[in-house]
Amino acid sequence: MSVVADLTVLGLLGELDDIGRDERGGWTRPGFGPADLQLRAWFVECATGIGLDVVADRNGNLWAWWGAPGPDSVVTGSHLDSVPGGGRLDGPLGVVSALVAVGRLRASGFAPIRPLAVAVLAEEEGSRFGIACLGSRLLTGAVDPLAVLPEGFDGLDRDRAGRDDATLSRIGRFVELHVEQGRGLVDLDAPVGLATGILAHGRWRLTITGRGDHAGSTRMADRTDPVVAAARVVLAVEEAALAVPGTRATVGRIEAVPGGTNVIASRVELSLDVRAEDGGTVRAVVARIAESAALAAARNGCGFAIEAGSWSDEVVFDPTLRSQLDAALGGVPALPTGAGHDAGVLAAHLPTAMLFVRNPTGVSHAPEEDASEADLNAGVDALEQILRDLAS
Ligand code: HGY
Ligand code: MN
Ligand code: MN
Repeated sequence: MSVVADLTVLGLLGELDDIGRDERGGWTRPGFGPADLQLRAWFVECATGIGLDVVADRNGNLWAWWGAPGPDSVVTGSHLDSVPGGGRLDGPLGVVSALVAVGRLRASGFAPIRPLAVAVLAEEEGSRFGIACLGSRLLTGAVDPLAVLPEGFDGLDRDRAGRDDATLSRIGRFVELHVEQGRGLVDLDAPVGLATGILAHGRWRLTITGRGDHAGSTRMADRTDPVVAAARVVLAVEEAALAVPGTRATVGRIEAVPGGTNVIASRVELSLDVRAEDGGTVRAVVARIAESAALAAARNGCGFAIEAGSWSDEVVFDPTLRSQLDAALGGVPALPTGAGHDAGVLAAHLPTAMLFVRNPTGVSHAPEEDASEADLNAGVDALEQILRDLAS
């Protein structure tokens, strides 16, 4: 593990490529799973290798400090976990770029006047327990650990997890570098940009209940088939989102229970992810979806239920911090994002900013997520400049 020797973004990313690689050519690294634990161990070794002191908080987040942790610090970082079949950059790029930028500052003899830290926030994708940004939400007290973490979960101590003011008070400002999830910087023809804000975002679970039966002996007229109802519900989701410009609604997961070829399902579970400019719009769209889904289910004699999951209000990043970073970078584009981030959770508690790196495909949460070597280097150069400016 020649982490210190090859301190470049591509070099460090290359060290992670084989961890959590899946058969579709993407990366599947659920929070606290084997791949995520391997990545976290790699992070501790790499951060220690560049002279940082790594501590873990009681919510599964890692903090690699340069200087004694203090309230006036500058913290940068992101997450290491991924969605199922995700790309190699969403999360790890922010962590790797932070390590390279801090490693370069240390090697240059730079003497920060305030503490610096590189952070790894836990289970950002919410692939494990359905709550996005779990580590930062536990840290800020936004979620109750006993409501989210299952009995016997060994990745965290449920009884010790939860709001951690001591850790939170040590974060002065937080800057997260992230691959852009969209083509805004492509259209602006710029390698990096600053985030203005994040769409409001909610997650729900839809359940359609029917009557399980035999695929061969049950006449069509006698069926209460929740899968047919689910097909109508998915179309209703698309229709409700198209009716409100800028809204995004996604059914990413559909599970027919019990799931037999020759079995009429008794139940279908669907995930629902809805995002829009503001929370009120999201809730209005979801209300419309619930209404049309209940009708669709009733049409097939099925029952319908909707259960709320995680919720994030729209985020506006700290304008003062953003303009300070913009000045440090000599003027870069500013653009919104539809993707949620830990920086969005922390924004309610302290000045936060996000630095985006151009993604030529615009694709994310899929193996095609990409960034050119030149843009990766432009990103880490910009982050190094930002850290130098904020810690001087
Ligand atoms: O879902 C999101 O927006 C983020 O990638 N967790
Ligand atoms: Mn993501
Ligand atoms: Mn991410």
